[in-house]
Amino acid sequence: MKLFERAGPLTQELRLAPGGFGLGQVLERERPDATTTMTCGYCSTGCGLSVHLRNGAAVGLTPATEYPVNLGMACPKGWEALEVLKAPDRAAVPLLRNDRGQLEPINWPTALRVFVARFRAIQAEYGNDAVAFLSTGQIMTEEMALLGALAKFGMGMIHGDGNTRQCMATSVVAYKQSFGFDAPPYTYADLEESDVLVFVGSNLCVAHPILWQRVLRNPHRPEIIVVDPRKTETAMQATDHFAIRPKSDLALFYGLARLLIERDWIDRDWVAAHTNSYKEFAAFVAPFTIERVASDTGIDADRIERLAQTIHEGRRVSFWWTMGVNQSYEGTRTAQSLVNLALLTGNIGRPGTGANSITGQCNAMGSRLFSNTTSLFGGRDFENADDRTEVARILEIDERRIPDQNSWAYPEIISGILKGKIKGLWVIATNPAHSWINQSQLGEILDRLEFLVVQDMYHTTETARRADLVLPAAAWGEKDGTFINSERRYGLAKKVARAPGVALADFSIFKLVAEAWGVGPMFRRWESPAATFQILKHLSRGRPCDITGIRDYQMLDDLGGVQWPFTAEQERATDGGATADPATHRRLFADGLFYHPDGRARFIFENPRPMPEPPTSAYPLLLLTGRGTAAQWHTQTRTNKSAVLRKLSPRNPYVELNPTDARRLGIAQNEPVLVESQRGSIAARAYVTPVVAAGQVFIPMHYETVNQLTDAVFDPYSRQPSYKACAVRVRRASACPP
Ligand SMILES: Nc1nc2c(c(=O)[nH]1)N[C@H]1C(S)=C(S)[C@@H](COP(=O)(O)OP(=O)(O)OC[C@H]3O[C@@H](n4cnc5c(=O)[nH]c(N)nc54)[C@H](O)[C@@H]3O)O[C@H]1N2
Ligand SMILES: Nc1nc2c(c(=O)[nH]1)N[C@H]1C(S)=C(S)[C@@H](COP(=O)(O)OP(=O)(O)OC[C@H]3O[C@@H](n4cnc5c(=O)[nH]c(N)nc54)[C@H](O)[C@@H]3O)O[C@H]1N2
Ligand code: SF4
Ligand SMILES: [Mo]
Repeated sequence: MKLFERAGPLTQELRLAPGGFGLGQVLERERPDATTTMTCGYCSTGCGLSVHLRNGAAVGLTPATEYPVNLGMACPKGWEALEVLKAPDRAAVPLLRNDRGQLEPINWPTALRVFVARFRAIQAEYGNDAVAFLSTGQIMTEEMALLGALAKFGMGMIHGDGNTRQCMATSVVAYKQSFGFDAPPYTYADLEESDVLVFVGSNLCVAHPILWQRVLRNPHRPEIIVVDPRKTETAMQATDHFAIRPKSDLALFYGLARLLIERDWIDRDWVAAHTNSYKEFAAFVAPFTIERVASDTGIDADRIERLAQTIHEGRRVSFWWTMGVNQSYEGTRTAQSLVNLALLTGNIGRPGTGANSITGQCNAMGSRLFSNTTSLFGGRDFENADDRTEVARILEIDERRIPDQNSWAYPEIISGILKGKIKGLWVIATNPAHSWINQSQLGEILDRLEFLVVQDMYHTTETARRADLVLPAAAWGEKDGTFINSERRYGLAKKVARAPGVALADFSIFKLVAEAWGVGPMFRRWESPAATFQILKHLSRGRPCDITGIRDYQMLDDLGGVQWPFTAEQERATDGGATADPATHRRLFADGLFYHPDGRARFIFENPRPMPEPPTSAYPLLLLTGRGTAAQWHTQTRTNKSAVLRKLSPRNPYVELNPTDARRLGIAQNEPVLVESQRGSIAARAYVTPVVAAGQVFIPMHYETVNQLTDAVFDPYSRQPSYKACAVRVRRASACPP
């Protein structure tokens, strides 16, 4: 079979990827045996990894000692990052489902012809909005931007969302409403500069191990407070652990606000100068008496008082949260209840302070600014005519190509498929057939699609196995571009290895699709990732995320990444960044000015709501889900390809069960059990441990079956799935009829 057919402009694009030279290889050509530093492609910490090259190819890596994020450290995933590129199930050629229902290799020109013909036919029959895309926080910023522009301005789609909905949507909405822009305010140095750190629903030791190392470098003997129903690895190392009842966070933080206000432990001047709606907030929290909060959270009243006192006595208090907050039916208000505490006590804008959402995926922050999904490029609004005009001018496109309505969020796209409104779906770098909530429904829903395209680095993912067309993608290490980490730092990833077969960088695939769709000329300026980065700079100008001061990739390389904002004026003032300390100097809100038109932050609050599916007599246990080990990444398509990482984590699904519950149920350590919810039943081994409280169980999200159990419930503002609370029962497998 001829994989590369001569096909006019396509061949030029094809040269872009497998054989072409990337940044790492260019460097190597100039300096044989070079080492080049690049950002890790797993988590949002964004560690720098030094990749060692021989003859234009990576031969190994070590954590970068000079990079301001990780200071010479990396977790096992980072160390093993090159290994997982070599797996035999890499998607190396396009695959098309044939008449017998099997995926069969085809060449790129055929793949592109089928892609265009099928999606165009669906659009002709049902309308442009009958085709949608689901993308990701795990490809380069330049790739996300090109996809967002191509799908919406080129192909006429209206609906497109990403796996960041599963993850960060709550923080996005919380920040937008409270601060006026989606802007995590901190730098990692704050982890070392706080004297009180409060971690809420965040298992840093497992999920962000290098950030935990930064905490350990804190010289101020800090109080480390962990609020998590489980006694996690992080809780075990904390100075104090509040094992609250799941989803009682709102009550706790409103109760703390009440105590701080009542004792006049707040920064009245700062609140008066920089916030709105304080009076209403103070009145709102009045009923959250300590007795009520103690009864809602299961935490003793005197411990709650002591916590308020610790926050009061801290000179530099920082509040950090992750999925225990975001993945909840009331996640947005919970995140804002932490923002409110930082505002009340004036703990924002100074070193060691902040209301700090820790991101998840390597480039979730890139997708928040530039994926063109639910917000228009640069955190703009599709429904705002001025925003559309500005973007059209910068991109030199006809303004009418920009949709004047917002995209459906991920759950609406899924229900759109169910209702027959969405008939074609393009899935890029995400694995919803494992990770989306309530899989007992999702399988049937995906079956309703007339055409499913999956673009992935492996052809064996749960979602790729269902696809009609698989497009083989190059991975981290096989392409160039930027990621934005949790502290808003742009970091560079580089091509240091060849992609297998005819797999192409996502960027090149999008360029080919543009040509095949007939909108190639619209993307002439988007010639390469580096050229696209210049377009992103224009899109950022004058926005809170302004990066007009970052000259080019070389500057990112020289400085060890650069945090946004970095304006042209800042660039001049710091002599091209040379006199700035890249590790610390871009903390937000030092001037107390927020992004709302009046410059003030807002207190936002709402009464807690009942848990949608509380335990009952039939399903008496509450299921929590989340990360299992530092060696497992999400749906494990990557991490299960490394022998080292496989050794560091349990192969098969297990359920953490408290010893009291195990005794009551007659379940022994490591015994096979069934875990059942109203939606499904899965097999697991019992891991009897006091880490999980009585009445609760925990299953890591890394096992394919876990979302058979979860309940499709969402936060009303962010539309983020509530992955961390549904009712289940656990039984001995041997006691169940076959
Ligand atoms: N090793 C590894 N690291 C990762 C990832 C990975 O898959 N593997 N994924 C990355 C991504 S995308 C993300 S989003 C982050 C996630 O990072 P984390 O959010 O830290 O990880 P989770 O385990 O999902 O959830 C954190 C904690 O929330 C707790 N929790 C559950 N319900 C509640 C509640 O009601 N209140 C409170 N206060 N806590 C609750 C759980 O017990 C759990 O310990 O990790 C990133 N890092
Ligand atoms: N029950 C439960 N479910 C959860 C969670 C939970 O806590 N509990 N957490 C949720 C969260 S926070 C998240 S972020 C999601 C993650 O859910 P997913 O995004 O579905 O998980 P990943 O395994 O990261 O999937 C990424 C896919 O992209 C592919 N890939 C990697 N690099 C590239 C690339 O460069 N190009 C292309 N084209 N493909 C690539 C990988 O092979 C993989 O198939 O899961 C969510 N699901
Ligand atoms: S902590 Fe995150 S960014 Fe750092 S090496 Fe591990 S996975 Fe990569
Ligand atoms: Mo995530």
